[in-house]
Amino acid sequence: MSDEIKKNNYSADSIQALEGMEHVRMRPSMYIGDVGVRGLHHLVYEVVDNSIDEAMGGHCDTIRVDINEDGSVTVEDNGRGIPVDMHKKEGVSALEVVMTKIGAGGKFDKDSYKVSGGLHGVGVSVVNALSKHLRATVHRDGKVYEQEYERGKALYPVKQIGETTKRGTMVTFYPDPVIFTQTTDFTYDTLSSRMRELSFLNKGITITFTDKREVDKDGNFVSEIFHSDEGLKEYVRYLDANREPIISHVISMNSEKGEIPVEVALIYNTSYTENIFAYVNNINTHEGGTHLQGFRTGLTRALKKYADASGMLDKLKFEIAGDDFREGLTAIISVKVSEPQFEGQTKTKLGNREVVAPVSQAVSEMIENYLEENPNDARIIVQKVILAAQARHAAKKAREMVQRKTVMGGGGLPGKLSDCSEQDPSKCEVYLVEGDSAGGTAKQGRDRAFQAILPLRGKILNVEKAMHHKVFENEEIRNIFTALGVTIGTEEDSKALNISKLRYHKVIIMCDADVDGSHISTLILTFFFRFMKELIEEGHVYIAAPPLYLVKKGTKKEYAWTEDQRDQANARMGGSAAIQRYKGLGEMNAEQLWETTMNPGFRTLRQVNIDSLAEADRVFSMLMGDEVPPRREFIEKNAVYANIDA
Ligand code: 0RA
Repeated sequence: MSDEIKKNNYSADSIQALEGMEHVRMRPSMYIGDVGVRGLHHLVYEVVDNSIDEAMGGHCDTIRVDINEDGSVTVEDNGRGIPVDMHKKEGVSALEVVMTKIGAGGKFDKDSYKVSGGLHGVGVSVVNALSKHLRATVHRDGKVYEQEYERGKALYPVKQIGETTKRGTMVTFYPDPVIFTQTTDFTYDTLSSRMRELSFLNKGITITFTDKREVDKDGNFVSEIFHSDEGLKEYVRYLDANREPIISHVISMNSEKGEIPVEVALIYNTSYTENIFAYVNNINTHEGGTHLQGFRTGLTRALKKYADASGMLDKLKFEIAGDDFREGLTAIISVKVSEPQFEGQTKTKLGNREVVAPVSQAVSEMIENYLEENPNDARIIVQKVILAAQARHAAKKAREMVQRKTVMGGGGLPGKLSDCSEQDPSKCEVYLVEGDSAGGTAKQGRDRAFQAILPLRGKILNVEKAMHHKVFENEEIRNIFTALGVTIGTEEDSKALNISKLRYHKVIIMCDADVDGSHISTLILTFFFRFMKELIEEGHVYIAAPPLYLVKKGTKKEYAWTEDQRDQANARMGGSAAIQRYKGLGEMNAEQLWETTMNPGFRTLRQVNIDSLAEADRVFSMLMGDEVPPRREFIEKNAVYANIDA
């Protein structure tokens, strides 16, 4: 080690602390992922996680989360309160250490089981560093203490400001607009989904969530109370509310094998989709990992053993594959790991090998018990597995046809695709356009150098209701696969997606701005969500936003996307402009379509991103499933893309 480095290591802790906070402000993405919408919401999760920890330790049962009138957020719990006594080493109050020192989070409570913590497990000091103002209030030992900070620096030493009979910690913070340049506005639905998820994952806690920025027609704030007594069992029922179960109970268990707490709940439904949500320390691990591997192994082992013994497979001419055991399965796995290793592109893949065995053992025991006690359900599940295996064989044939076209066909692009001339996929975009006539207009209006057009006929197949082989036999869907250069399915995994040869980095859905159009975009999105999720996850999917109005007077013309814009444009023209309401893309000519919706210099594209996978799944199953009443209610109440933050 060089002298220079030694000297640096020797520098005073307080200076390091300051440097730590400055480092957070200099490189915020290293701590919270990004400084966009996602990172902003991460601040709230980080603060709430601390209170969840306190609750998991058995010290509190209620957490209040408010978006305040002024846009700040308050998180309050009824826990022990962060200690305020003098921290011997630092020479300041423990509260100040927790709030201003990076990585100080759990230091005082080594023995407590600290497993929560945000995706990056960074602690509340990071939130403090990234807030233009933060106030921490502690109720403890009959007294109220307070300290405030600006961009992570304490404004004064912790002071006593009163007396109390309560206990707990309250933090109010204002995200710093210097850091969050895109927006500092919290989205109700995003926070609400996360609070609901947390309440299912941590049963017994009550989380109240209130948005004080607006009142409803009765003068009340929008507010929700989340509380789950049954945890994951209830979560599964919630996710499958719009699907039809085929067995009589949610199968669930709760164990602490090998010191790794494992909780699992699952049910089978009539659908053909596999929906498994795996959590580690309350974090949704979309990329899966060892806990998911353990789950799959345990499930397959127990079901296979039962099916073999039952004799129901005797007449089957082919092997059952892993996938077949998971068709129509909705499951949640939640494990707590004290030193999680996160891997993968988005650091949401659990790497700890020691997790596999305890999960697989616990899961196969759970399934074996259930099958033994519920022989009727056992037969129903095995029948479903056999059907899935048969359908997989049919799907394989259909899929191979798609692949032959894609891989070997050379010039085998769909006839309806008007391709662009550019060869570099990162510069290319493809518009998926509703209907042949709008497709024609788009083809005339586009810049053919980098924009391709694929018209889709009418309503594309509802993949939520179709068996897989029907999906691969569908012409529109095959056209999408071949046009995009995406293939699906390998020998080992029938759903493995290969997007390495993706021909366009922007895939833009362009539909009419009406109810039918939004239905069609939902169908297309559902297809992407179920069959090309990585495309969404990697940010390749967009929705075009055609204008709703043309406001025109003499030679002046303006387009409007909202009624407000329309009225303002009209006002600018003296209030007597002619207003045309576009009922569909078809009413625009090629030039208008280009200048409003396709010209990269002017258009606004909404990037589709998956906020919470579980919530997105529920919304899709509701919008696309059989149960009509909830769907109608939802569409009447919300925009179509509520939880797909498009
Ligand atoms: C360390 C020690 C103790 C409490 C906490 C941390 C604590 C932190 C947070 C963050 C949000 N809410 C919280 N509640 C408690 C207390 C140790 C003791 O009293 O013995």
